This record gives sequence, C-alpha cells and structure tokens, in this order.
Amino acid sequence: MTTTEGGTVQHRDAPWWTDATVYQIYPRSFADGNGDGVGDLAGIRQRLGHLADLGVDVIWLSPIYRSPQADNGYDISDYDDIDPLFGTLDEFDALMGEVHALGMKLVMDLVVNHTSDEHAWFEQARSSRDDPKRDWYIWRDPLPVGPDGRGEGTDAAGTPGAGTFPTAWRSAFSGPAWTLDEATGQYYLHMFASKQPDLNWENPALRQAVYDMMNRWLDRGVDGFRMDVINHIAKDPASLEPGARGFVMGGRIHDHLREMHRYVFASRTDRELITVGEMPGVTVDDAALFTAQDRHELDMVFQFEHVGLDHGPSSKFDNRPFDLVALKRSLGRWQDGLADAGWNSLYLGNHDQPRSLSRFGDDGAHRYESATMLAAVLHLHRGTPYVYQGDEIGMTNAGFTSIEQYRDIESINWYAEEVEAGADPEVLLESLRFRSRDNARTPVQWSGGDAAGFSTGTPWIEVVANHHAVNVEADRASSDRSVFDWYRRLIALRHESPVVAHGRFEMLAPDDDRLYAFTRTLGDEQLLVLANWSGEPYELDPALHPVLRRRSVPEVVLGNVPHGIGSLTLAPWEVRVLRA
Ligand code: TEU
Repeated sequence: MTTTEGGTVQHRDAPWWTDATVYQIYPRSFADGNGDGVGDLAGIRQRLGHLADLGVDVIWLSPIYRSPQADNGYDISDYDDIDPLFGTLDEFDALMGEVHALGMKLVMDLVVNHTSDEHAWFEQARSSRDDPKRDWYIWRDPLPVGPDGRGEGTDAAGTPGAGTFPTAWRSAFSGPAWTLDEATGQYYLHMFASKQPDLNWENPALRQAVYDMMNRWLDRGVDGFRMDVINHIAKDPASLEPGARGFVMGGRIHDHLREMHRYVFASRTDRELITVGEMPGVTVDDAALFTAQDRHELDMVFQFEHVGLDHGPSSKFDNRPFDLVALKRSLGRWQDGLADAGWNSLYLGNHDQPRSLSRFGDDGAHRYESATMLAAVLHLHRGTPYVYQGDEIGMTNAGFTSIEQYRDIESINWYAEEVEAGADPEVLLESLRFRSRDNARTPVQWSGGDAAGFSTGTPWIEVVANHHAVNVEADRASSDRSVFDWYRRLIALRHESPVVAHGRFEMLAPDDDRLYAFTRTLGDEQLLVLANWSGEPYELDPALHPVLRRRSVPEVVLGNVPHGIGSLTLAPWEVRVLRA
C-alpha cells in the first residue's frame, strides 16, 4: 500500500487519507428523519447531498450502537446492533450503500475502553466473582478498615485514609472512578460514568471478542474506525495499586494495537481503510511511534494539547484566555515532530469541545471572516483535517443560561458537584457557557424555520437562538460570504494541490501574538498562508517573506477579504493564501 523510508510517508505513493478530509457526524444532533426530536440514520440519508456537495471523503459517525445513552452512545450495550433511536441494521446498510455510491467512505466509532453496564458482558461479569466474564472488567476489593474505623483507602470525595476505595482516581465525569458492586462486594473501575465500566485488555479472550466484532463491521463494508480513548485501554496491574498516579498509555498499548492490526487490518490490503485513535495525554514522540507506517499500529491520532491550552489548573472548566503564541508553539511542534515519521490529524472542534468559532474566533461581527480564517489555517497544515458538523456554516456556542438547558453528563455532574461544594451557580453557568460539550451538540441549523429544520418534533436539546441567521439555507444562498463554499474550496484544493497534502510545513513569526503565518513547500511549489487572528487591522512586515517585497502582486489562491489583496494590511480576521 505505501512505501516508507524510515516511517515517512513518501508523496508518490502516500496513503489515500493524506489528501482526504473527514466529516464528523454526531447523530443525535445532525438531522431527525422521524420527528422524534433526535437525529437518526434516516435524517443523515436525507442530507447526504450536503456532504457530497462539500466534497468530503470520509464520514465519521459518532456511536449509533444499542446504548442506554447515559453518555449519548459512548456507553454501548450491544456492539452488533443499531440503537432503535437511530434506526435499524437495514437502514445502516442502506446508508452505507448510498455513502459509497457517492464516492465517500464511512467510519464507525469504536468504544472499547469501556462498555455500558447494561452490556451482556458486564451483566454476566457482575453476576458472580467466578463468572468467566468477570476478568473482562477491572475489579478490586475494598481496602481494609483499620481498628479505628479509618479505611486504608480514600472515600468518595477522594480523602485519603477515609474510605475503602482502591485508588483515589476521579471519573472524568466527577466523583470517584470506582463503584462498589454490593452483590459481589467488589469495586469496578470506570474512568468515565459508573454506567461505563472499563474493560480489562489484559484478558486475551476479551481482546479476541473485540477483534471479531471489528471484523464483522469491516466485512459489512465499513471503511475504518475512530477509536475512543484508545490509549486508556492498557492498564497494567501495577498502575492499579493504591496511590498509583494513573495509567494513561500503559506499557502494553503498542502490543495491543499491533495485535489488533494483525487480527483486523493486516489481511485487508485490498481495502482503503482508515484508523484514528483518540488519545488524551499523548505526546509528539508517542504519536510518532503510534502512526509510523512501518509499525502497523494506527494511521493517525487525535492529540489534545492544543485544546487544553485554555484550561486552568483546577479543571477544564477553569477557563483561561486564548493565547495565539501558545497555540502556534503547540501546533508547530506537532507539525515538526511528525514531519518525517507518522501523520497528524487536524481538528479545532468535535462533540467534546466548545465550538471552535466561539472559542478561537469572533462569533459576532466577524463571524464569516473568523470561520473562514480558522478553516484555512487548520486545513492548510500538514495532516488529515476533520470538519465537525455545523462548522461548515459557522455555527456558534449555544449561549445557554440555565442548567436545565444542559444535557451532557459531564457538565451536569460537574455543576452538581461544584454546587454541592458551595460554588456560585452563576459563576458555574458562565464556565459552562464557554466550555460545556453541549455547545457542540445543539442541532445542526439547516434553515431559519422551526427547530432550524432539524426536526418536525421537539429537539432533545435546544437549537441555538441565532439559527434564523446562521443556517445552511442562508449560508449557501450567499454569493460572497458562504462559509460552506469556503470549506468546499479548501477541501477541493487539498485534492488538487499535492503541496497542501504533502508540502513541508514551516512556521513564520512564531512569537507574533496576532499573526498566524506559515509556508507549505513541495519541490519548487510554495504556498504562503497569512492570517490576522485579531479584530484589528494588521500591518504585514515585508521582511516576513520575499513575496511581500515583490513588486508584482502574488497569485492569490484563497482570500476571505477580497478588497485588501494588494495591500500589506490584513483586515480583521483576514486570511490570504498566496502562491509564493
Ligand atoms: O472522550 C474522551 C475524552 O477525553 C473526553 O471525554 C474528555 O475527557 C472530556 O471531554 C473531558 O474533557 C471520548 C468521547 O469522545 C467522549 O464523547 C466520551 O464521553 C468519552 O470518550 C467516554 O467514552
């Protein structure tokens, strides 16, 4: 499939996904085909034309498997069936057929760090300590209580010596990461909700069951997997000892991924498949190992560094101001770090992040300029870009004002825990307004009509108030300010110009706190990207690049502010892509 020199993807026979663009669908919020207020497969089928017009190559579906929806599908109770909320297996096959007929690929979400506690595997495992499926999950005895009644472990609040919890770990959704199963008298581990018990990947039978499941979906015609918190699966026992710091990226992670590749992907050399691993906490060096083509682990990873830069020390809800220099330093390091080995995935938003336009840009007066600037800067980096549903029309954060409007388990649990601890609800709501995952989970705004054209029923989560102005119909009707059209042109450019997919990346002016500038070079072809990441005009310094000192006006490949082309002044949020 690919030739590599020392893991580097050579332009000539690079993998198909190096010039592909992926579109992420969050099924609950994309399009509702049966009017029950929740998005579904029928709704997606009705809107495939939108994606074909956009020109994307791959559709990634967040989970649609049978699930009690405690974490909106990331809690799976049956990997081999579609949740009736979304449709049926027949509808899924019809959707996949239509996607393939339009020349696109379909990628499923693989959630195998944990299952739902309503999965048959867990129901069996908790039935008795001797059940053969017991070891498919992670159990620990309560730590002993001393004669003074003090436990050797922590309590639910994490207070050392106050309880019997095996370790002091916290769930990502607040509270302890262990829950006591009264019936069998042991704690089970769940890094997320208590309804999401973690699987024990040290158990070979469990691993085989997962590989068999993946093979069933690939045999059905699916084109790959986005793998949920896949670097959390390797929990070597030592990391589970009381007081252990945690276990992200446990020692056997590379063994597991290579074994998975052997059992699932290695024999499918006739298929164009794609794998991307979601990896909170992964470093550049780790990623170079995970994504080096000759190691047969993953094609790319989702790293979290750039989406954590505005997190304060106490939690992700402790919001810090955006810092462009810090962002450039981080993305620049990932570009350089994977320049010769491995491959980057490129994203600014997804179903776990606030809307990138509201977070990194100006979602008010300069909404069009910001949305198009952010897209150009992201898509012209070296790597595979991901478009999150709604970003292609410049959707914004939700602007919710009361806790009743929220649906996300992480946000609701955090708010409850903080209120319990005496925090001011207004302050908490301010944090949620900026950070909650629900900001990205409001219904896609297809029109200015009722429920933004998302549903004929009452949406499961409120539509953003600005949908009268911000919607697909209005955006695509615009002749010169269509964010959709801009994305379409960016995606086409990646298909047409190898310099976009394969050109060497070089950051310019790294310490400038308002300009994001870089070049992409392939042979004697070079693109210069100049982006004013601020609401004020920006004076370009001709010293930045020879093309700015040339008399002749350089060829403009893309520009979101047409009137300024010849000048050395960038308008607020202006991006200019020049052929250098
Ligand atoms: O997300 C993992 C993850 O890192 C985020 O949940 C993050 O921890 C969270 O937003 C806290 O900031 C994946 C899925 O993308 C997410 O939707 C699921 O909730 C989670 O795993 C559990 O499956």
